[in-house]
Amino acid sequence: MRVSRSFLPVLKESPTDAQIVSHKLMLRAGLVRQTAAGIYAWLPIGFRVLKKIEQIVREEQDRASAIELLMPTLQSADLWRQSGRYDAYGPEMLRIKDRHEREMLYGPTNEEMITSLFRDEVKSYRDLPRTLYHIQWKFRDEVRPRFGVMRGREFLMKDAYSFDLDEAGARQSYYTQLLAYLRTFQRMGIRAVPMKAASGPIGGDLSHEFIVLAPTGESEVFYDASFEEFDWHQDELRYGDAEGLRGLFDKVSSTYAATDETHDEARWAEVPADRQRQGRGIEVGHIFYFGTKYSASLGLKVSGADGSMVTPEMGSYGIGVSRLVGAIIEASHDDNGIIWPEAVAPWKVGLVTMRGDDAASVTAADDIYAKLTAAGVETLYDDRDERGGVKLGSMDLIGLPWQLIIGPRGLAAGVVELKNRRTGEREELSIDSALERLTA
Ligand code: 5CA
Repeated sequence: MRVSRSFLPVLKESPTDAQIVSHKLMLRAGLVRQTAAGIYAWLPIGFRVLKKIEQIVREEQDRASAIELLMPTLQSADLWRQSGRYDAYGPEMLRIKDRHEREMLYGPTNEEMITSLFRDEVKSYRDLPRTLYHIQWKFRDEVRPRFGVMRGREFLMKDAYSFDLDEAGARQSYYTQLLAYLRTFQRMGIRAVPMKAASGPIGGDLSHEFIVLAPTGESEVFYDASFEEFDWHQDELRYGDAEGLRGLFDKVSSTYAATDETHDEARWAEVPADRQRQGRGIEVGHIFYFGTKYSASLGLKVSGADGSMVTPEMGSYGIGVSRLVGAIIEASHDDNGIIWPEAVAPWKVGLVTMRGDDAASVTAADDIYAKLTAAGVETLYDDRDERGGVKLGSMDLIGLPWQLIIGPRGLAAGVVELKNRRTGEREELSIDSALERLTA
């Protein structure tokens, strides 16, 4: 992408209407713009990051054998009356009437809809277990939308729903999502610690929140440092391995992690002092096992192997896809701007000419840009005739993992500069070796 032909509005001044660093940086680097309270337009950079995050979530859900579909944002009120949640949900639900005075709502979540879809199509135990998911916009009319996309009113969520014949099966589905979540967040370059949670309005008795440590987080959290060391992608653990998954759950449950709601001072005191991690955290995911709460109220039944009718056991599993954009920035930035983990970076490389009016620099940079693009390396090319310092400043702000800097003096000596955004290390290399490094 050439900056000269893109839509990348960068702010010089720090916006005064943003209280936390991720929100400030998202506005300054031009990721989002607020269009109404708690509602955001995703500009090109923000949109690219959102899609990257969404794709990692999708790949890990697919690996865990969850099946993707897409349900609408608008739902009928009748569906929610059947589960009893239409009144219970309260003013957070955005209620709408269509031209025929039919009561509708903008979905804050989809338990009712997925249960009714499943109920209408599935009749036999042979079609279970299944976990279905979608990645769709939600609306919750939060009393105090704040911190930008972190607590928005309209936000993008991945929500998965599992259907099993019995509790043992439902627990396996729950453990499967638990592992999928640990892998998903690790791939994004962040550590999200699973913490036992109260299940709130979704209902149910088994629930975990996934929390990323950040000073501006909404809850106080306590956890054992082991959570920073586990590698959830280790290949000995396979989906479908019931024993292994139970072992994972036992490991997660026996390694201390709690929010202020579930904190237990006695157990905390048993964690060696040098392994205690305490701070504030942002909830990026939440999983629930709630049994037959929705299947029973919406009349979902399937015939069992012995001919009896079985009410499936369900769970639901949410990830805040748009919230993650903010949460990753909270966890990964410095005074100069965002530092994207490579897996979610909007582009891998920022190519900058220090002198946009120097013909040799422009020729070299155009050529490098063509080669990187041909090699499939996502590159943002700042080809504007702007001062070099200004361009480098906005590259730091935007936070791509690598900057490739072309200056007339270096070029005359046959070198370009490669800067690592995270470490700040700069290296002079020939164009060929720089290309080799970036395409490796
Ligand atoms: N039905 C369940 C699971 S599918 C559910 O709705 N869970 S939830 O309420 O915990 O939401 C799932 C995730 O969405 C949360 O962990 C959080 O990361 C994200 N989320 C919730 N509310 C907001 C909001 N107002 N703004 C941005 N993200 C949100």
